[in-house]
Formats: sequence, structure tokens, C-alpha cells
Amino acid sequence: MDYRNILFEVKEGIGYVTVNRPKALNALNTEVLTELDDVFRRIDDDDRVKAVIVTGSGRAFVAGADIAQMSELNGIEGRDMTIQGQKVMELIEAVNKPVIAAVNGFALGGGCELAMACDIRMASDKAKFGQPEVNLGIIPGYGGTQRLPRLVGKGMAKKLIYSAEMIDAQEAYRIGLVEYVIPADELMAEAEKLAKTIMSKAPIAIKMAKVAVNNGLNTDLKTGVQFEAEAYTSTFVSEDRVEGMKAFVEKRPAEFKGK
Ligand code: CO8
Repeated sequence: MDYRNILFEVKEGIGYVTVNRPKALNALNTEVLTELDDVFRRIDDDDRVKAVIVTGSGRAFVAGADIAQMSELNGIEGRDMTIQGQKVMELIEAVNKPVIAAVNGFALGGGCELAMACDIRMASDKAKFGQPEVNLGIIPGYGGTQRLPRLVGKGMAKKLIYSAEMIDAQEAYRIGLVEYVIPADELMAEAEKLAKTIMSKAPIAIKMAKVAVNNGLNTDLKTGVQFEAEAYTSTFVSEDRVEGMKAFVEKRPAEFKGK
């Protein structure tokens, strides 16, 4: 598929996905969602990609779902667009590579939801976050009512959703919505540094850690730890586990092969 609204390139093992509709502050219309769906399916299958960075062109990360498009939809079409967006977020959350959101600017509504579907969020000190849907007579529809309370707690999520308040990067950090706040001109370099740190670890272990955390959060503790034992076993039978432990004992850096 040719992309008109996103940019995708792979450099030194990092897949860069940039939402590129700066005139509309990278708002997610159905075409952008279709392209994001396609690119994350490709990433899942692409062995060149070891980690992913998601960002936006210009002064926004993503300023939400496309309000101009939504304003034209009937109820059924609105539901279809919600489900399309939810599926894309689920795909990003489940993709078999670590995904870092490098939040360069506005992350509002569907943009905040896109950031939350990523594994780790790094915010520029110029970024702004919020779920302003109630201003439009709707509620978050790309998973925000579910992922936001899981990240920041029930009360804080309700405060943000009910008030439609826009918060800055420091406040997002304080409440646990982002893991880092970085000066704007250092954001991509820091995201790359983190991606490279993660890429230097045992790939199967990273994959299994992601699956264990994600699955555990969707179930009760007992089922979660049972799942952890299975995920752990998948790492224990890997060649990289033998190499990692051998390298420690021999006091040398491990050479992981992703096997
Ligand atoms: N959709 C469409 N266009 C947008 C959006 C958007 N979400 N955000 C900005 N734009 C456009 C503006 O219309 C404007 O276009 P133009 O130049 O043609 O007039 C351009 O981007 C620049 O925006 P502004 O002139 O408004 O820039 P400002 O710096 O003055 O303001 C803001 C920036 C504060 C980000 C402002 O643009 C804004 O409030 N945007 C809307 C934010 C918002 O409400 N987002 C939530 C949308 S709802 C949502 O995401 C629901 C998700 C679930 C959907 C389910 C599907 C049915």
C-alpha cells in the first residue's frame, strides 16, 4: 500500500512511523487509520524492525480523530469509525516489537489514545495531552476510557475525561501518563537511545515481557502469574537464555541472536 498520510522508514533496526497530515494537526481520519493498520501489520512481519518509534509531523503528535470527517457521519458510520480506531490501537499494543511514542506536540483525543496504545511514552516538553471529547458531545472512542484509568487511576482518568482539560508534559509525567519529559530538540535522539538500549537485550525476552505485562493487565493476578510462568518458559528454552547466562558467568557481553 502507498501511504499518503504517514511516513514509514527503517533505519538501523528502528521502524519510524510518522503521522504526516500537519495541516490538520495529524488528525486521524479513516484513511490515516487504514494506513496505520497496514504499516503495523507490515512491522509485525518485518524482521528488519526491532523497535518502533511513533511520532507526528509538525507541531502535533495527533490532535485527535478528524472532527470534520466525524461531523458528516451518521450513528452507524460513527460506530464503524470507532471500531476501526480501536482495532488499530489493539494492533499497535499487540505488535511483536517494542513501540515508543515520541510525543512531539498535541496528543489530544485519539492522539492521546494512540500514545497510550504504545508501550512507552516520551513527551517533548512542548507536548500537550487531553481527552477533550466531551466538548464535542462524545466520549473517548479509541480505548481512552479503558487505557487512561489503567495508566493514571480511575479518579484522575475521570477528572481528565469529564473536564476535557488539556495538560502539559510535566503534569502528564506527574500523573504517570508519560514515562519521560525531554527537551523538544532532544526528543528523537532520546527515543532512539531508548530504542537502541531495548534492542541490545534478548529479543525473545523483550517480546515475552511485553506479552506477559499486556496479558496480565487484562486478567486477574492468579491467571496473570500463570501466564507469566508460560512466557518465562518460552525465554528459558531459548538459545539467548543460554548465551545470556553463559556470558554473565564468563564476564563478557552477551551476543543475542533472537533464537
Ligand atoms: N480534526 C480535524 N481537524 C483538526 C483537528 C481535529 N481533531 N485538530 C485540528 N484540526 C485542524 C484545524 O481545523 C485547523 O485546520 P484549518 O487550518 O484548515 O482551519 C488546523 O488543524 C490547525 O488547528 P487550529 O487552527 O485549531 O490550531 P490552534 O493552534 O489554534 O489549536 C488545538 C490547536 C488546540 C489542538 C485545536 O486545533 C483543537 O482543539 N483541535 C481539536 C482537538 C480535539 O478536540 N481532539 C479530539 C477529537 S475527538 C476524538 O479524538 C475522538 C476519538 C474517538 C473517535 C471515534 C470515531 C467516531
